[in-house]
Amino acid sequence: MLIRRTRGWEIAESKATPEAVMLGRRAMLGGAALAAAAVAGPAQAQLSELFGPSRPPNAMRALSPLSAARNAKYEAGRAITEERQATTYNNYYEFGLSKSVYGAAQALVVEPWTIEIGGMVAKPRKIGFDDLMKQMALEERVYRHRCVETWAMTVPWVGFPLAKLVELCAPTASAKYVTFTTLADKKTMPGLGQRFYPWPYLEGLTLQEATNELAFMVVGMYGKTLPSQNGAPLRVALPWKYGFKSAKSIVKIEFTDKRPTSFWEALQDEEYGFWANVNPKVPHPRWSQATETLLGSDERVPTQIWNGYGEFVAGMYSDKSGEKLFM
Ligand SMILES: Nc1nc2c(c(=O)[nH]1)N[C@H]1C(S)=C(S)[C@@H](COP(=O)(O)O)O[C@H]1N2
Ligand SMILES: [Mo]
Repeated sequence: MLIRRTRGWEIAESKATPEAVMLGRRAMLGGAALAAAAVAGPAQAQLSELFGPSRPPNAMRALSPLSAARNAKYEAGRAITEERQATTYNNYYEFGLSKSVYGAAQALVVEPWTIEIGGMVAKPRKIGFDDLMKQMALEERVYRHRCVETWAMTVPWVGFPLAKLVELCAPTASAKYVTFTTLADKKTMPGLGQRFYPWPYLEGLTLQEATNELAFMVVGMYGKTLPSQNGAPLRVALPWKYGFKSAKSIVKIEFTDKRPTSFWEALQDEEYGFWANVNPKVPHPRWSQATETLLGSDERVPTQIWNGYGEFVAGMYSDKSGEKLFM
């Protein structure tokens, strides 16, 4: 995973009106894109490949209000990140390697959206996103998010417990893991031209983790539907794990009895493992995980084990001491 120091929130164009803002040419083809192209190795895409044959649409996709009562049980213990920062500094490699992919991500087609449910389930099937929404009661949860690259944020997500979705999928008794496959659309996602990445993006959890009360299926943030760059129309939020476990723009949910190999694990298993639980005491092979920078601040604050969610999740790992739980 590259650490790029491009700061999306410093782009003035995005400051005034987050939803309706028209991105200037500087934001689209400015430093971030050129820097991403400049780090290109042999397998990497040309600038044209990164950004597709034509320029991505400039207008930010309109979002709809999506309010839900806040679940007060989950206290983030720190201030909510400014919306502008959480929605302009992203990791969404399908749209490019920089943090400023929010412009390119507007090309994501979110309607209609279908989710395939398969593998070890009573009945494999497809479900439309709208149909799924009708079956789920929404709530708001303010969660901490910690990227393995040491930046962090605090976000009011809107969604429903992942356990509810698992229940709806009805896995068979032999299923032990759930995998999330995310959209890989060459027409709209220039990052797929980076052929050394093992697309599509895939992530997995044990069923115990997926049904833990903290595991959250996200369909909105800041009281609105999810912006494309944050993983519209649905993504997961797993606040005790490094951010890469929280797959975006999910198109397939499968149940299996074999531990899946996730995207980052397939790429570099010595650096990004299956469990990826947050622990300040276990450094990444190339950097310390002891502290983090909150988006919008230059100050570094201490990182907490399990990202501060030990009371909910530590018990799940008491019998797994032989595993690399923190990478
Ligand atoms: N499909 C997909 N999902 C993804 C990623 C990605 O590149 N592609 N990046 C991951 C990483 S590394 C992080 S930190 C979070 C970032 O979520 P955010 O952009 O909403 O902050 O998404 C995760 N989910
Ligand atoms: Mo991340």
